[in-house]
Amino acid sequence: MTEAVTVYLGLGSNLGDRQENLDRALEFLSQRLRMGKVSSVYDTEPLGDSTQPRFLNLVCQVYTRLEPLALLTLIKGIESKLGRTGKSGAARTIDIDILLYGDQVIDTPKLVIPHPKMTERAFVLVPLDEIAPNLVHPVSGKTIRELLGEITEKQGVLKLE
Ligand code: PH2
Ligand code: MG
Ligand code: MG
Repeated sequence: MTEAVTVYLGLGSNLGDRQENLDRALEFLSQRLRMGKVSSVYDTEPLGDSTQPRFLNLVCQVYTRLEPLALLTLIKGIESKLGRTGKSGAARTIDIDILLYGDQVIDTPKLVIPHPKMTERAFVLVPLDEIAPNLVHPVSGKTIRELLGEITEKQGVLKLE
């Protein structure tokens, strides 16, 4: 039997009860995956489209034997159970992104891993640094701590106490 792979997921919500959406997403994930560390929740400025409401973001570590595309299918199912609509770029009840899948590098039309924007996003790197500062990003060869150090702007990421 193949070994479980350590995967990092990024969760974000900026529509409806954001904390409830994150909690429910974690609950659905835990029904199908072995959960590892979960970061604190961060209230974050929307990146890309500044007219959008603020997000709550967190990252979590999971262990799974699912192949990347099967994991993506599971995630899409959870997103739709939580009322995510098809409109890309719109405010969303929940967005679950595969950030890292072990040290695999995948570049296909359906899935790109590592997540191509993770190295420039404080709302990903700040929570990831909390749970895995020494993790090495397989494309840049840099640790999460190093990547976070390269971000000059704070990008409005506030830890919720
Ligand atoms: N997700 C995006 C675009 N912009 N900004 C924040 N703060 N948090 C997100 O999760 C986020 C975003 C696309 O998925
Ligand atoms: Mg996303
Ligand atoms: Mg997504």
